[in-house]
Parts: sequence; structure tokens; C-alpha cells
Amino acid sequence: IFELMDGFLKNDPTSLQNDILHHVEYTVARSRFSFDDFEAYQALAHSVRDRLIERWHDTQMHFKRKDPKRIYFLSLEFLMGRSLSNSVINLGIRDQFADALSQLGFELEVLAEQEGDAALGNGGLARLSACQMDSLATLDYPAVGYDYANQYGLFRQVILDGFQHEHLDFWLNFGNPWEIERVHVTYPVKFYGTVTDELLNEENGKVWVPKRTVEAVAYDNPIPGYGTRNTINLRLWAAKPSDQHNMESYNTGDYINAVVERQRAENISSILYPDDRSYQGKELRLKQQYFFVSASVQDIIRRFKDAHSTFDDFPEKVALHLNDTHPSLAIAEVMRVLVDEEHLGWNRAWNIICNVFTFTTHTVSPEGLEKIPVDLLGSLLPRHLQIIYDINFKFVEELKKRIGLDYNRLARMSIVEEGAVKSIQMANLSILCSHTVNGVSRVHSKLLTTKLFKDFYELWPEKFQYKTNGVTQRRWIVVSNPSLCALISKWLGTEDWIRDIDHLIGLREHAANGELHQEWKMVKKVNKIRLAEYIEAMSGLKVSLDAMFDVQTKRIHEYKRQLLNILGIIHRYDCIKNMDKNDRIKVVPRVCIIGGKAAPGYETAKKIIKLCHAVAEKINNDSDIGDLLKLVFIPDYNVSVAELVIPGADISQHLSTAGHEASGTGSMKFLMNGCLLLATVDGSTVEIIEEIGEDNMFLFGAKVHEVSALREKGPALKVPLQFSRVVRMVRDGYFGFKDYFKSLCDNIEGGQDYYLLGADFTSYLEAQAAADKAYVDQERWTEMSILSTAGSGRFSSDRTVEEYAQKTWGIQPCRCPF
Ligand code: 26W
Repeated sequence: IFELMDGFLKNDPTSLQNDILHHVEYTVARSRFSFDDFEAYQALAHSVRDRLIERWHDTQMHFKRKDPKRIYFLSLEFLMGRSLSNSVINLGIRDQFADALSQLGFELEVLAEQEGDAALGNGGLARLSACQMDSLATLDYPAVGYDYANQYGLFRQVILDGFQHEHLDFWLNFGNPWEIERVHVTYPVKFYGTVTDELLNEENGKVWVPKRTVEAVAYDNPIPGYGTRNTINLRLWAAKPSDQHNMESYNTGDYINAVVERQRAENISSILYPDDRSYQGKELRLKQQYFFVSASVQDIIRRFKDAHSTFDDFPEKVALHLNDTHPSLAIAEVMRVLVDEEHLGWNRAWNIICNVFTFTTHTVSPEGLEKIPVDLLGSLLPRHLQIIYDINFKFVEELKKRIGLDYNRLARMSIVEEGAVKSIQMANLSILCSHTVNGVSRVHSKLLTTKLFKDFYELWPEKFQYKTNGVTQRRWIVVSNPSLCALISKWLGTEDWIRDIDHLIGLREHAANGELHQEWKMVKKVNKIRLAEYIEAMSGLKVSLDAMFDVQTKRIHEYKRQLLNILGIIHRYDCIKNMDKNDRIKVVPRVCIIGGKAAPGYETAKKIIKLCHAVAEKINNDSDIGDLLKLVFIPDYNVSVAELVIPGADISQHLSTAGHEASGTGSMKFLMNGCLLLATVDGSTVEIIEEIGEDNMFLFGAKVHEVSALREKGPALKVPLQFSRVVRMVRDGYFGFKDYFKSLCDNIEGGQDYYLLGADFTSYLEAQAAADKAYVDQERWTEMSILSTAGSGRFSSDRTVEEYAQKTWGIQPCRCPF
């Protein structure tokens, strides 16, 4: 046994080659003498997977033996991206695999490109979950992530004639070597039906007689930590038809309908809602939420009961995290199980609930808060609706005692919202039932406690915390920017920063070192070449490496103000056109890169994408402009495209109107990669300023506290002539599609400019001019770039997760000893 402590699999080149060839022959079923890149990738992935499984088993065994308090991270979205490179790096066997492959005539980097992205999420929230899983594994925390297994990830963005089209992402069509199907880990998930009126007794709960059942089957995705054997689990639930119920149709001879009915069950886990702002009260969405929540809760309770005999220990062993309100039905579900199935009695169950749930909100606006129509919930989950009503009744009674009969405030705080459509305010439920409520940056937290959730804050100030978001340096430097990774390790004299980000600050003392400058610039150049090649392959456009690569990549939203960027580009174009030769020599050439998906139903965002293409068409084909200005839209922005784009950027733009970006995590990835930030003072930027100093950034725009006064001015708000001029160019059809773009222009003129593009335009142009000026002095620029990376340590998700562990979840590391 002891000889096997390190596992069966050896990592010397011969063993690795044997493993790969073995998988070519027996898993991929191709001849080991003849296989292509994709088949080689599959075989390689299976060899890596074997190693993951070994560590996963060891970790789970260890957790089982030690029985630590676990964190169960419930999230409807995880944007994991690709797994291969990340896995071999975290397992510490990247170089060994690269060597083994090269002897077989393959290149690791080339094979890595064969992998599709796991895009089970929309944007910021989803990638944050992925970064946090990496940190949880690396820091040895006993964590499990839960979600449902969507068959199609986020849609694939295809651009035709400058318009966005949404295509299905068949990411599972070629199999997924990174998941392990657990045919025996299944739970029934029930829907619809009725609740019997007859009480078992006051304390023992009620009887729900559901009408439909689907089966949830577990798919496990091992998440390896870096520099540790710990490998944690992301468990995804796929919906399968159940054998237990739905027999009625068969029995009545309606065979065809019975089969169709069964297929309908699988639809629950087929698709991801591609909207990251609004919830429309769709039944399928609610089914998805309950489906994954119910299966996860059954799994958690089963694991708990395996080791414990009384539920009074539950809060000592279980932390249940609600990543936004999307999984908040878990509250009603745990309550239902404890009261109706475990017969604990309401008060005992309630006490447990209040000690296990924690909640993070990622939203700033009241419109972003999820509301579920009562009718919808009552028909799909009648017992849960009752439980929520009961929770609310007791809450409101208690509230009246505390705050008196302030009916407006009572209505705002009530979980049940009376209105045109009576609905459940999921955020209120989550706040009430969680012992800790988190914002995702300091500014966000301030907005929560002074505006969005002020009423709750005044009642329970101690519940409210914030954890500034972070991103994992393993994915965003080590995987995506190997040259920078090597350079950092060389200058710090250690690789420790990969596990302990605090070391990164050590770069500061070398920030003025000329030798480092040379090497730093070389790394940036390598990454710019990589990006330029991608742009050329994708669009045919050749871009100059001497130009400043200026990037804005993120979901397309009015509040993120890609339109401000485009108007700025039009202004730049207009200025260059009106310059004489002497002035043109002084212009800093730019390659402006924009990328991101618009929600399929978000008309304005789609128009912004089209405008970007229309402007690009004009500028890029203007031979008079040449390399002085280029505009590129990168289609289908996702995690793997980000890995290519971010290291190649000189500067990146974060333009949200102050007070609208809860945190923003893209900026942190750029910062780590030594890109300078051009940004508003919003979300996490406020804290980035504190780390690297405003002299090393280009800041602009109205501050959070100035925004509402500016808005109130309405049509009286003065906008600069330059702004009116560029909007006029769009209005007049300078870029074509005059009628189509009219509404975009109407949205930002005549007192309608909610996101304050006009008000911020002058200071935006000033910040851009400052960036141009700084770029001319390449030594100063490089120093700023080094200082950006050096100061990015606070924005590692390792720090975020550490704070959550200590201040919110109350969990301890549990490190696998061998
Ligand atoms: C119900 C529809 C829905 C779906 C998703 C509403 C809201 C969401 C998310 C909360 C949107 C989101 O991704 N928010 C982003 O979360 C990031 C991680 O905390 C922050 O960095 C971003 O500022 C925030 O917009």
C-alpha cells in the first residue's frame, strides 16, 4: 500500500508516452501508429484525467476521514474554459508531458488548441466562480461546486455583415474527457402536484404529492489545486427521464407521447439563459434552478447523514453558499427536507437554516434583482411557495415589532411583493436567511448598505460584509502568459508567487531596472505577435506591432459604454483626417480591439456591435489613415480567446458609468499581465488605484457621488461640441445604416443620456491623450506596466477565497498528506 501512496501512474517520459498511446489505441480507438492532432489531444486528455482521478480519490478519501466543515458553492454559472493546460500546470507535470509529446512528434500547445471551451456561464459572475474553484483547490479547502450540466454552453457568436448571430455551441458533441459520469449517483427531483392539507401534526410538516419526477445524474469535474495533491469536485447534474414516475401514459397506451414526455425531461439541462442582467420569470429557468438545487441538497444531506446522527451538527459541517440569488430556492428546499422529511419541527429547522447559508450578490441595480412570480412558483413547487409564505409571515410579524407599522418599509422588505404580478423577491429571502451577505467590492458594498439593501442593513448591520473579487494567477498568468510567468519567476528568484501571490510585490524594486525593461518589452512583443497573428487569421487584417494595442473586451452593455469607446475612435479618426503631414507624424498609432457578446434579445447592445463593424469598415479601408488607426472586433469572446487577447494588450478600457459595475474582474486580469488601465473610478478600480497609484493609470469620468446630480440636469446638461460632432457623423450616415443607428444616437442625446456618455466625453478624451503621451516614453510606460503587475497581488482570488473562508464560511484547510 505504501508503495502506492503516490498513485499508480508514473510521470517519466516513457510512462507518459505509454499512457498516451494506450489511450489512442483503447480509449480513442485509433491505431497507435496513425492518429491526428485531435485524437492525440483526446488521448492526452485521458492520460491527464487518469492522474486527476487518482488525486481526486485521495482527496475525497482524506476529506471523508477528517470530516472537516465543507463549503458547498452553489452557482448557476461556471465559465471553466479549457482544462488541459490548466490541469497539467496545476498537477506540476506540464514539462514532462510536453517532452513526452514532442518525442511522439506533437506539440502540447498545438494539442491544447483542439479543446473547446466549457462555457457554462455568461460573464463576470461565471468566470469568478471558476477562479474561486481554482483557489479553493489550491488553498486546500474542502469545497464542492454544484451546478447543472448544460448541454449547450453560452451561444457561439457569429458575425455576418457586422451583425451578431447566435449559434448553438455543440461543445459536448466530441465528448468531454474532463468529466466523469456517475451513473449511480442519481437523485429524483420532483415538480408540480399538490400539498395535502392534512397536517401530520403542527411540527411534523406537510405532505407534498408531486406530479413529475426527473432523475438528476452526477457528472464530476475534478479541479486540481496547484502545488498540492488536493483535487476538488465540481459536480454537475444532468437531467434524465425517471423510471419511477410518469408511467401513466405508458399504462394508458399512449406510447408515443410517453416517449416525447421523457425527452422533455432532458430539456431541463439543455440550455443556459444567455442574459446576464434580467430575469424574465420563465418556467424553464425556474426548473433549472430547482433541479440543480434539489439534487445538490439531497447530495449534501446524504453525505452529512453518512457521518452524523443529529442535524444539530449540520452548521458545524456545512456552509452553503448562494452565488447570487439564482440558487436561493435551496433555502426553501433545505427547510422542506428538514421539516417535512426529517421531521425536525419548524423552529429547529429554521435555526439550522440561519446558520448555514451565506450569500453574495453581484448586482447593483434594483432591476437586476430576481423576482419569481407567485403563480409560477406555486404551480411548479407548491410546497416551497408555502414555506416561503410561512417564512415571510413570521418575518413580517417580527419586523413589525422591531420597526413598527412603517408600511412602506415593510413592503420593501417583505419577501412577497404585492404588485401587478405578485412575486417572490429572492434577494430579500436570501438576505433574511443568510448569516452573511457579501458585496463584491468596497464601492459595491457601500451601494448595498446605503441604497439597494439599506432597510436590511439598518436592521442587521453585522450581516453585511464585502469581499473584493479576485482572479486566479494560475489561469491568467501561468497558463495564458508563459513568457511573463518565466520572467516574473526569474526576477523574483522563485516560483512561490504562483501559490502565494504576496511575493509579486517584489517586482516593484526592479521597476526601474533597464535590463528588466528590455525583457519585459520582449515578452509584451511576443504576446502582441501572437495576438496580431490571430487577428490576421480571423479577419485578414494586418496590424502594426508598433501600434498601441488598446482592448475593451467584456459583455456588451450600455452601462459598460462600448459606445463611448467607439465614439472616441470616431473622434480620433476625424482628428487624424484633419491633420496635416507634420502633425500626423506625432500620432501614436493604435489598434483598437473590441470584443464581447450581446444578449440575444438586447437590441441596443446588438446595434453597438454593428456600429463597431461599420466604423471599422470605414477606418480600416481608408488608405489615407494606414497604420495610424485600426479597429478590430474579435468575435465569440470567451475564456480561451481572453487568454490570447489579455497578454497582448498594452492598455485596456473599463468605462462603466460610475456606480454601475459591481466589481469588474477583467481589469484584474489585464493588470496582472502588465496592461495599463484606462478606467472610470468604479467597482474594483477604486481599490486598484490604492494598490498601484493613480499616476500609473489613466482615470476619467464622473465619480459615483456625482452621477445622480448630472442625470438630474437632463437636457440642461452641457455636452462638448466634439461629442455632438461625432454623434452627428453617425446620425448623418457617415458609416451607413443611418436609420438603424438612429435609436443609438437618440439614446445619448437630448437629455436621454442615462449613462452620461456626453458628460464624460471630454475627460475621456483627456485620458486617451494622456495615454498617448505616456506611450511615447517607452521606458516610463514599461515601468508603469511592471508596477501594474507588481501591484496586482491583492486581486488574486486566493485572497478573496481566504477572506471568505475566515470571515464568512468558517472553514479550515484540509490538506491531503501524500
Ligand atoms: C437573473 C439574471 C441574472 C443573471 C446573471 C442577473 C444577474 C446576473 C449576474 C449577477 C451578472 C454578473 O455577472 N454580474 C457581474 O459579476 C461580476 C462578479 O462579481 C462582477 O465583477 C461584475 O461587476 C458584475 O456585473
